[in-house]
Amino acid sequence: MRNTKNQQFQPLERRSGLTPQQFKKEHIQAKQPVILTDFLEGWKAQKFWTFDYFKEKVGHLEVPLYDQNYSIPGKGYMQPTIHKTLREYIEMLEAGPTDYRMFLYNIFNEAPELLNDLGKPTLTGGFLDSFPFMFFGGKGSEVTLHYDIDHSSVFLNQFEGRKRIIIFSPEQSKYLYQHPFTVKSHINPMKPDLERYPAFANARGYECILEPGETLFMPPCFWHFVYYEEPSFSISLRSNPSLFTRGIGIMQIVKHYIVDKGMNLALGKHWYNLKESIADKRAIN
Ligand SMILES: O=C(O)CCC(=O)C(=O)O
Ligand SMILES: [Fe+2]
Repeated sequence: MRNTKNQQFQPLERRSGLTPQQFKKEHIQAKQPVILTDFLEGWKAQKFWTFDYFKEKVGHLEVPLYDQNYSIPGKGYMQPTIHKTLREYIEMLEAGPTDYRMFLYNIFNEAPELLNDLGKPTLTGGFLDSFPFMFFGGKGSEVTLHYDIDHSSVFLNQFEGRKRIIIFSPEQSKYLYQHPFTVKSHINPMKPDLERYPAFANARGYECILEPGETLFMPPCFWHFVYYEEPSFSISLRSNPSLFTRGIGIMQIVKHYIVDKGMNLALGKHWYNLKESIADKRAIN
């Protein structure tokens, strides 16, 4: 594991057999991330969901694909780059490394029959909510360090391939150079540029390799960086415990999305540079 000499990243704990009470107390209330190795037990999805199954069942669906321009200021910022059928896209992933990723796509709107493959999460009772999103990516793909804008808890379920995930609690934000009006940081925790981002040396987080069949639980506002060790896909299920935090989440989405996208259109690279310099001032060295 990387950087263990100075303990920058601790291995994330794996647990199974938790009761709902234990999970609530030790993970939700304690805001403690964990890998659950039996969250998906008994779900059809755990048994059947592979690239081949998706090619056969829903390969005809047209899906939006994004490349690195999604995070780069300019014309492609936060825009899908191309559309392909899911079958073509999966074949691309299997053929070799590609920058194209598919994310924040609610496949269940188009193929509600897939919902039958999901089980009832016994651990969380009624806690789990809607908005399942799928994430597909090729070997070597990276997801920029960010936290989820809607302030929900995330259950990231891995079905095919392995991912390296590095996470930080919200308390670490002061070392992460968050870009204002976004939920992103441009630090790559696997090879940080410490001359550019010196305060990052103080950040402490967790690292894991998420394996097929496993679920990463992250409490609200946890930062995450994802590196695809292999072509892989997962779905995230989200929950938002109260109407109040849901309200805050929606306000955040509106604020971040409108301000950031509008300013990017107006100023392009200058907007990015301005955000970098505000992020520098905010970081604690
Ligand atoms: O695994 C990925 O590609 C990204 C996952 C993610 O950002 C999330 O579940 O919120
Ligand atoms: Fe995320």
